[in-house]
Amino acid sequence: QYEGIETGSGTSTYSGTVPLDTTKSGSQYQLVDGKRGGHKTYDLNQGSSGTGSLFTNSTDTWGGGRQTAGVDAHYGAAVTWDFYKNTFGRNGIRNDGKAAYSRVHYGNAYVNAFWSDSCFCMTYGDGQGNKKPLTAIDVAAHEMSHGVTAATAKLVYSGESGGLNEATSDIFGTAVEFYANNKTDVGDYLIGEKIDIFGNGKPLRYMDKPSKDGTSKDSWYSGLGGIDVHYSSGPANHFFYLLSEGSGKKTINGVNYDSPTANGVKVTGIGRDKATKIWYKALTTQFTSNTNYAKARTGTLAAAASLYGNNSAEYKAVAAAWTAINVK
Ligand code: ASN
Ligand code: ZN
Ligand code: CA
Repeated sequence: QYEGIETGSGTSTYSGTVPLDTTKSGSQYQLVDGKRGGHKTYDLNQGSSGTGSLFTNSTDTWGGGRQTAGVDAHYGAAVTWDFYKNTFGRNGIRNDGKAAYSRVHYGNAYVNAFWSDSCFCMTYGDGQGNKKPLTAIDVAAHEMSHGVTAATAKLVYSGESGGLNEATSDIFGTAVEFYANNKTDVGDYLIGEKIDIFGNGKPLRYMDKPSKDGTSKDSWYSGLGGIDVHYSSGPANHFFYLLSEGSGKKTINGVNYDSPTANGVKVTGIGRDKATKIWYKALTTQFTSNTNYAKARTGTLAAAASLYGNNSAEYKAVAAAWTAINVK
């Protein structure tokens, strides 16, 4: 079907020079990934509907001008696909081997990116002054992971389930960023640290201490379901950081973290790989559309019990990490 599968490379905005799986059609190369369900990357050319035009090139070396953001998006979709495949055996967003597609250069100076289940596609704006496309690895993986949530737990995008939906995308966005092992866009527990969304070099979100953004919450409280889902995600992001790395101070890949806890609890981390597996198992076997924080606690405990046993250190760490964000 995808005859003419090729391996090219591209110069990206945020990830240096990256490998790209492409397709050759006649004398032209296309951003069509024949190894991952035929994922295509399109240039919307500042439009806001349809698919615009498929990226094509006369050689298999990509980047420069309008192509550069397309390189990030195509690469981000590939590493996210590989992460789900190689970590969980998941074959695409819906586990059916079929690819979504990506659209870059949406609108004019549009400072957002989004997943849409109706087009089954990821869309990226070009950022302030059309200078900072929202195509970094963690953002691409965040958006693609909204597709996975929509295909599995279907967490409703409001109230506490909405916060858990957002946190799921931040958790896997971060896991993919580490998985990519990219020398230029290195793994961290920050969200959107590359896209300079505020124009001051600060990240969009912080998983070790979500309140560092000025609005997100570090711990659960009874009004959490009333705030925007990008802030009610904070406690679950914090849970994931604590479960992975533990409480207190730590430096990873040159970034300093200092993760506080509620209820006087100290948490010993079990490592990101195990924390990621527990979250994925909970998402795909325990969580439902109306899962709230209390049910996320019991769901992840059930996942940890089935993966590691209900007397395991992993199970106890999950319990401690929830208590540490005030979900008891
Ligand atoms: N980039 C945002 C997100 O994925 C778009 C939105 O608010 N839904 O959460
Ligand atoms: Zn999101
Ligand atoms: Ca990041």
